[in-house]
Amino acid sequence: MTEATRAGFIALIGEPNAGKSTLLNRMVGAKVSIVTHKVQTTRARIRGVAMEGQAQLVFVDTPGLFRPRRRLDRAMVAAAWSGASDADIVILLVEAHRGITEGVGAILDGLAERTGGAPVVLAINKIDRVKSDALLGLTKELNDRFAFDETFMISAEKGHGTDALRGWLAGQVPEGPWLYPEDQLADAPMRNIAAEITREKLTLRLHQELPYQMTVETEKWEEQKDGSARIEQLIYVVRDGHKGIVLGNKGETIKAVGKAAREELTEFLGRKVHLFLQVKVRPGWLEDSERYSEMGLNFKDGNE
Ligand SMILES: Nc1nc2c(ncn2[C@@H]2O[C@H](COP(=O)(O)OP(=O)(O)OP(=O)(O)O)[C@@H](O)[C@H]2O)c(=O)[nH]1
Ligand SMILES: [Mg+2]
Repeated sequence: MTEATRAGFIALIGEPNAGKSTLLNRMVGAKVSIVTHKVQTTRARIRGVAMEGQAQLVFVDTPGLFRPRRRLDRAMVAAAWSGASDADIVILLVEAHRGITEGVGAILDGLAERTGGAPVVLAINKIDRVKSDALLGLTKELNDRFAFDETFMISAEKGHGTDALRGWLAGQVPEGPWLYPEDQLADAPMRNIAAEITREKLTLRLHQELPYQMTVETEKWEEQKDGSARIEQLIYVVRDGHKGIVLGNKGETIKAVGKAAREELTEFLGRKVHLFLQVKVRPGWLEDSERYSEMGLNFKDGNE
């Protein structure tokens, strides 16, 4: 007899920078969600699909959970919690070397109410950064605060413990038909993934508040006769001064960003890419509902 198919949604939640997107990519085996060393990298929910035997695991990457102050923050945090409430299983990522921060405490307080009864798994991440004897105490402390269904100790970056986690999840998701074709890796329009790749390269190069005040959209995507793709993207910033920073001296910043983004896109698509970047100053984009729907966020979720 063949084994029944299984499928389910698994939401990854945690503080900004906990390693949620890194774990999603590790589980999927491909980079579908962007990763940087800065907080608030992921802005909307992104789904990545992984197969484990007869089980299809649909991982939902979410923005980090933190105390929101601005409209974009509020919309991001709402998207993260709604990812958790829609899931079959929720994984809370906590950074091993930071432990129970104030932010983790706030998440623990809201967890029972907002996960709608789904099993909640604790994943202590970045274990490569601590001595293993520190982990037992942290595991106990966290489990005293919340009745987790299971605890895993992982390094999403190095791949420690992640196979065990994936195997366990495969046995937990409900029986049922697969939700996506077996070979699909991500559930996001290609144009959005392409915009995210450019945003990642910009975020890695720019400092301070600028990445937060910038968004990238794919304006045009043309298939060329020779099989290549011609992609035009707009980078929105809020000030003239920011435009100058994004362009860099003699355009060197945007040139380097364009090169890095083009290389990653070429690899992702497996064909040649022509990428054109343009910077546009739009002082009000953080209050512009269209920008939120382009990002996959709900503008009204940002209302105070
Ligand atoms: N040492 C170590 N670093 C890690 C590990 N997992 C992730 N990181 C790093 O942590 C940083 C944040 O990773 P992300 O995956 O972008 O974190 P995130 O939780 O998605 O962050 P937001 O999208 O901002 O909420 C990056 O610099 C990663 O390389 C790990 O297991 N060990
Ligand atoms: Mg992320």
